Amino acid sequence: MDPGSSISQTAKYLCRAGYGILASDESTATMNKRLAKTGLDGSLETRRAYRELFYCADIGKYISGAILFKEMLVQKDSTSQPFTTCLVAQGVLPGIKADEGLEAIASGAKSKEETHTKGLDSLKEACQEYRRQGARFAKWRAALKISADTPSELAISMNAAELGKYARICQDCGLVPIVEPEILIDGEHGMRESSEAAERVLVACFQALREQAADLGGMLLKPQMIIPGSEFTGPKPSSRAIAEETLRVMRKCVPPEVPGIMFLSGGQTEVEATANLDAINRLASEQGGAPWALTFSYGRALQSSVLDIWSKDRSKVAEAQQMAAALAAANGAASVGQWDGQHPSVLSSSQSLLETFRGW
Ligand code: 5MM
Repeated sequence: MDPGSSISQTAKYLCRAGYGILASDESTATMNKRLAKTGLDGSLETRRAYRELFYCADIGKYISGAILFKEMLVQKDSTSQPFTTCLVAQGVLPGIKADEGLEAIASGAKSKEETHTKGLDSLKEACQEYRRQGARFAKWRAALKISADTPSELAISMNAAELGKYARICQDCGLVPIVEPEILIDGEHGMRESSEAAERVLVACFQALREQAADLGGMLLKPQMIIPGSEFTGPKPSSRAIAEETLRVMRKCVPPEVPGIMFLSGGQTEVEATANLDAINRLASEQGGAPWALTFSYGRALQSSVLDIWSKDRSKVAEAQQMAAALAAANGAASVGQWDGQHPSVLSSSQSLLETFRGW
């Protein structure tokens, strides 16, 4: 399929059947923390070599786009070929993390717990430059937290307004915006609190996108699935129950013009992220289909087993790359409800990929 040149064609290309996005846009600090956990050093060369595992692996049959952190948009593989060239050669569109990270909301009683996202001031110039460097889409992550008194109206409205402005600027610069209002997994909340927070956040985001006259057909949404918090002590919901609640909320809040919902993995295990995506697509098809593609934009759930293999033995490049392709394949199948239940993960099935409140 030709990715086309308009933002709506590009958005449709990114979420076409059987494909999803590799979120490999960890900022330097986050990436170094993940490398350090496995005993690897946080040098530019280690980060570059780690990225090469993915960008030069055989992922183009299942991955339509890769989100890069800005330092990688200009990096090269070990044969001096730019990463953007390796990606495009296998049909993977380069994207860019356009936000500048999170910071505390400056005023209000919850200022220590809630955040908004930095980067709007310089966004237009940055997006023009990213487009020149080959990016075709961008991502902006807001993070909201569930607790007894959060997410607050202030945090919801501030983050929604920023996402709306970001989306419009991206589109004006020829980039497809991925709008990511992540509700963090951290906390004791159950499914009901997760649904309620998601509904409030999504309604506010689409209102803000409309206020900015953003083109809903030329954007993608990146939400979390409706799952209980990581400290929830009640019974664990089945994938079917997660699918039912996730689809109910998405049908209520996401306009049909949006071409794709690209779920984040959000601290689920690699297996859960695949099983739940598969259940969502099976249920959607039982219900007669959905107006949008329901696929993935996973970070940890596409990377953790790869890092595990490579960090234990850096000579195992081929094995790590086979794992990158296998994780992509499992999720590609799940994105059309055809996962066969076999998972390539080398991590224990109970090993959550949670990182405690990664907020800021
Ligand atoms: C891949 O990580 C992205 C950037 O994170 P930092 O700003 O913390 O460095 C992040 O936006 C990611 O794309 C989303 O959180 C989804 O990742 P998961 O691992 O939850 O699928």
